[in-house]
Amino acid sequence: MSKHDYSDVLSALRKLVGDQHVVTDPSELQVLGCDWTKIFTVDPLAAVFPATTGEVSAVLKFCHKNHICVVPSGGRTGLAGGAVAGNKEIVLSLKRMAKIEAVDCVGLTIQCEAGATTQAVQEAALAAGLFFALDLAAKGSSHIGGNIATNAGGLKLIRYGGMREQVMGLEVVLPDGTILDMNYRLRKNNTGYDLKQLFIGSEGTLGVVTRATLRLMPKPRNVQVACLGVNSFTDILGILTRCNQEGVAITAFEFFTDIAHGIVLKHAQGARTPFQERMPFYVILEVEEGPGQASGVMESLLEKIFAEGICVDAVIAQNSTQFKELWSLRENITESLSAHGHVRKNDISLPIDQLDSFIAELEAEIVRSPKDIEIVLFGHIGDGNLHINYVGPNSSDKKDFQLKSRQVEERIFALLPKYKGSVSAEHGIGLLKKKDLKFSRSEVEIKFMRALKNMVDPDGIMNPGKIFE
Ligand code: 2HG
Ligand code: ZN
Repeated sequence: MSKHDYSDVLSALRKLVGDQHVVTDPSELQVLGCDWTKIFTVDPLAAVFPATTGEVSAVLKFCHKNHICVVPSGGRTGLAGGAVAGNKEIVLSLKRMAKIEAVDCVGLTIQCEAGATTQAVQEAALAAGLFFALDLAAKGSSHIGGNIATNAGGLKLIRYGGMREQVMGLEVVLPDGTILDMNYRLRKNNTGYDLKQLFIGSEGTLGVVTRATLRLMPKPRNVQVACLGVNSFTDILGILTRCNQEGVAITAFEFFTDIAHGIVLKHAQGARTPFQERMPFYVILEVEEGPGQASGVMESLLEKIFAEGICVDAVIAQNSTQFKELWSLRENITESLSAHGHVRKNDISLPIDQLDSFIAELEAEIVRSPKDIEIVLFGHIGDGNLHINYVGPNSSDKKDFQLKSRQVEERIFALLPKYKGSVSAEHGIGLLKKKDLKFSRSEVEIKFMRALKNMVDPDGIMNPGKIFE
């Protein structure tokens, strides 16, 4: 497209959504065309902010007709480059579509536009005396539409499932502008293919989610949290096994290493360790005292865990301030890592019973890795989801760090197929892991995915270059 064509495109878009809702300022575009990865070229043509599904449809119809590529954008908290626009695409932001439209306290649903933040949905549910279960460290910024596009996992998946499990109905605009209304509020609906599932986790490559109906539930009763200090990874799995066998409702089972803990203590404001002595691993264990259960579920569970000798020390939050403090030790890891140095992220998953053998192999790789790269482990261990973060000093060359950490990462990914593990448990493939898809998906599966993409978006205008070329 020539400069002249660009200006025609921009004036057409301005007519569709209003002058003030098309942004072309280069410095604003650097932010609007980027997610949290910050390692890819960012170069969108413009960002548009439609206010209704009709406007989204009109923008897509225009882009489809004129072969202009579109990158859907939510809260831009993604970690795989799924919302990066690097090639004169139109960024289509749902920020102005953030209404919470209805809360249904008898059918336990909430309907919202896709630009609503995770936190806004959580708060609307709480205001109605109910509970929205998806919880992420990025809840203040992440949009429901982005959570759906990436099938976000988060901190409570072990108990309530991920985003997929929360979605009851969806409204989506297809690449040619067709509005596909699948926004049913039915618990049961066996009438052929469940089409909405195709869009959940499709990373914006098949269409733009504009509205959703999500599942709510009664508020959990008396949730308790503890931080446990543990000597070995094997003991962490021992603790998880004990929790499973005690019939306790675990609402979160997270872990981090002492290296991760040290980085949080250094960079997160007000962070302090709850223990007298540091230990190699820590678990954040959250449980719900269910109806009919005597109080003190956490205490009696910990007694059993101590009796087995699989936990060295534990602190139970005694009030809401301590509750937040213990959780912040886990929730502040991502931001603290960014403050610490250059970071390469990943979010693999394995069958939980294979984690022990995998960690043994991983430790051997860590020993072999370059000494100026710190390997920081944490994650949703109760879901088999491990975050391996490679961290290099800010003083080192960023490109050199990316190259060296990638070499370690490739060796670690190559271990996954024999465990039938995944290169992405929750962040998605985006631009970051396209080359790695082959470690987790067979050729037949990839061929099937491509056929689907070609059917829905034959001109390839929707989020081009994400998941695969
Ligand atoms: C989390 O679990 C997020 O906090 C981010 O998925 C993980 O920073 C990361 O690698
Ligand atoms: Zn995570």
